[in-house]
Order: sequence, then structure tokens, then C-alpha cells
Amino acid sequence: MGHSSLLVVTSDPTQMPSANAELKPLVAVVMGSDSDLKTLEPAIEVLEAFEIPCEVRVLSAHRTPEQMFKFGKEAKSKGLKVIVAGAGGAAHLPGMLAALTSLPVIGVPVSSKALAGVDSMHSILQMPGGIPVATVAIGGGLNAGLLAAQILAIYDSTIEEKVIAYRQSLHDQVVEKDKRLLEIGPSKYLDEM
Ligand code: RP5
Repeated sequence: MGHSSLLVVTSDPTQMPSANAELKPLVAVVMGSDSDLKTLEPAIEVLEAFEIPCEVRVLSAHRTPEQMFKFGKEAKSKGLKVIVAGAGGAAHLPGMLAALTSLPVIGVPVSSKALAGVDSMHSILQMPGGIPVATVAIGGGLNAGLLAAQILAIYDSTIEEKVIAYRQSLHDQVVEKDKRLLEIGPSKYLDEM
């Protein structure tokens, strides 16, 4: 796994802990099927890059409801602080987990074959009053991981510094691109892309 925008937070990627490191997980990244893993991968990557221990699970609201229920009921007492939950189609996992725990749940709509993820988005987004799920864009794994980090950053200044450094790196990349575009013009720039 690797993401160029994240290089700012560690100069040596080999020193990054794995997603399922020995440390007690603070974030859970859960998905309805292993077919969702590609979509959730950027969330796992950014949490790894920020050195936030996380637990990665496949838990289906429909195929393994008992496992999902147990996970949701035990999440808080295990020390988890935030749950990132991705699902596609009739995407009930994020909402069901939100119903089972008071921890914040960030929902990631996974793009579906039939409806390009609009079904997933509506399933995750349209929660009844009282049981919120913070829903990111269709396929928005990266933002889900970042939002989880930002929630933890409220009380952890080390994580806050990493969030700020990450944003600075985004800023610097755009400034650099603008500079290059001005230097060589759009047609040469496109040739280089
Ligand atoms: C949902 O059904 C999963 O979240 C997944 O996005 C979708 C399809 O699952 P698979 O048939 O690929 O296992 O529960």
C-alpha cells in the first residue's frame, strides 16, 4: 500500500506499523464484504501513515448479523474510538453499527455494479433522526480515514500535527503544480502528465 500525498508524515515508510499492529486499535475499519477492501484501502493507508492503530474486519449486516452485533456491542469497551464502515448496495452495516454503539460511525458508500453506488449512498445517508452516520462520498475511503484521524486529533496533539502536515503537503503540491503550469504552459504540462 502507498499514497504519494502521505509521504510527508513519515520519511521512512518501512517504519510504519501495520494496520493490525499489536497496539490497541483506536479505529475499526469494517466492511460488508472483502470485495469492499479496495475502497477501504485508502482509509487503512492513511491511518497507518498517521500511526493510528486500527482493526480491519469483514462483518456483514446480512450474512453475519450475529458477528456484526457482537462487534458493535463490544466496540467501545474494547477501546475503539471511531468506526469507519463501508458497504455497497443495500448498505446497512454503517447504520446498524451506529445503532449498536455510541461511538462515531463514518460510512463509506461502496460503488455498486448496478447503480454505481447511489444505492449504497442512500442506504448509508438516509438515517433516521437520532442515529447519525457521518457519510463520505461514494468511494470516499481516504476522507473516511482522514475524518477518523481528525476526530482523534481533538484530544491527541501528535495526530493533530500529522493532520496539519498532511494538509500542508496538499497545499504545497498544488502550489508546485501551479508554478510548473505557469512555467511551461498547458500543452507541455499535459504532455508531461
Ligand atoms: C454488501 O454487498 C457488501 O458491502 C458489498 O459491497 C456488496 C456485495 O458483496 P459481495 O457479493 O461482493 O460479497 O453487503
